[in-house]
Amino acid sequence: MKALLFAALLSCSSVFADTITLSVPKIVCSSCAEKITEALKSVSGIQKVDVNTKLKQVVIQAPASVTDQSIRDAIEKKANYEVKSLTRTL
Ligand SMILES: [Cu+2]
Repeated sequence: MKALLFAALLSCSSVFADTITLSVPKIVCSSCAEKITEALKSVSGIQKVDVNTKLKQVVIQAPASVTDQSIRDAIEKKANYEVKSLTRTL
């Protein structure tokens, strides 16, 4: 089972990324979105950032090597927006 999973991971390693969805209630406009996107771009390994101002949600594509904490820190300490929740899915 473990070997199988590892083989599967290897075979698609070039596109392999988790989807991390964050709820950030204080996002209100495109300027908020820009600040958050800029902060996240400084975290190495993050492949894609989408900020939805309507849903007040940030969706990131990043490999498992990018920790939840480094993502939270970028948004909370660099951009100064409180993260209400963080969900990671494969
Ligand atoms: Cu704003």
